[in-house]
Amino acid sequence: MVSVSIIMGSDSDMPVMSQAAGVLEELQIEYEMRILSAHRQTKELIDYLEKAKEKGIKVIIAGAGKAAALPGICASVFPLPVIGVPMKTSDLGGLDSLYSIVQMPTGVPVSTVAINGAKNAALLAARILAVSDENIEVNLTEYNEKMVRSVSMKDQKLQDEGYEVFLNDR
Ligand code: RP5
Repeated sequence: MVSVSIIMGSDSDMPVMSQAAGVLEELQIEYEMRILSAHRQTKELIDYLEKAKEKGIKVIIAGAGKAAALPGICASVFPLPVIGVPMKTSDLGGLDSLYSIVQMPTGVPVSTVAINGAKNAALLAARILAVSDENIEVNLTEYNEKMVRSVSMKDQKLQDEGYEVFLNDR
């Protein structure tokens, strides 16, 4: 059953938001992905959000850039957790998106990750779902063990071969 919705404000957000999809696939969490702009498609977005919970969606990951209203609108309509992903932007470097998403008024929380932090958004969504789903908790543990092993292997290579070889091999 689909439990996570990944929404983005524009197809230009896809290269970043697809990274969230990749992590959810690795953790075997079903998701759906939508392009729904808060400013350009307000009515369609609200219609979607009003039906999301009854469809089984438990967490929304919302990515947007510039005057990034999408995650806030999601949190004002959808009653369960919303995670905001601020897009890096060409003019203001993503601070515009970050400030737009993180500065929510009291009563309408959006959990905001780093600029372009779509992978962490997916991992946070997984941790939220893991509270009531043991399979996801197991998959998250394996994911973390893999990450630890990967750093250890890099450190071992550094110890064995030195930083110059290490840099050349990158
Ligand atoms: C936001 O405006 C989108 O989330 C996107 O990051 C930004 C720019 O959109 P495009 O002009 O690339 O469609 O709504």
